[in-house]
Amino acid sequence: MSFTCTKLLLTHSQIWHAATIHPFLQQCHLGTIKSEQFNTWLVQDYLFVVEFTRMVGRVLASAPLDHFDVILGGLAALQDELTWFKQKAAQRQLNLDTKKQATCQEYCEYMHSLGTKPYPVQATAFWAMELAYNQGWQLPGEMPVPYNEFANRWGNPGFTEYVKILEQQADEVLQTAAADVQQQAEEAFVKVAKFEHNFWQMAFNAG
Ligand code: HMH
Repeated sequence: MSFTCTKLLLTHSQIWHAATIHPFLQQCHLGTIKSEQFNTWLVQDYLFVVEFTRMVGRVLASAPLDHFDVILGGLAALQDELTWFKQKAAQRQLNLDTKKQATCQEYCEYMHSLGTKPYPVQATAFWAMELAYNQGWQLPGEMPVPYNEFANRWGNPGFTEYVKILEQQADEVLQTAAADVQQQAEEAFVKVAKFEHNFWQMAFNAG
């Protein structure tokens, strides 16, 4: 089997499971998540998305021209997403001028460090980050109000299609990448999965 995103998911299925199936999301589905837990996630994820947007800007700067359309579409969606996060925080009277928790800070530092990695590594990490939310928010099943709006942001068919194209773009460059670059992409995938798990746990612990 050639080196693909599918292979990474199969090789690291256990850690991917932990990244995408978590009591935080299960309790959103059940409607039992505490507001302190949810609000912690909301504020920290806003702070994450600010740095994620910068990361996607660096991915664009490293990408081949024929990958621009998809990445630019992602950046446009992030413009909307940052506005949306601010609205959601305002509705809940949350202060976004908050310190990053250690897990969020470490994840943001890692995203920054990806900027010096070869493009196939960046493309793999970018895809994994988007897939984590695309799967994570959908796997528990239908979410009640108000969590359905959050689940739909990352679970809607358009976002699912976007993540599939990110996978195709990553696969394309992974095929011809040197073995050591493939190795770095695999390490990035595992690192992202661990950070995703830790991020849910960080919010869950706020209860
Ligand atoms: C922690 N990972 C985290 N937050 C997000 N908003 C995304 C990924 C986007 O997919």
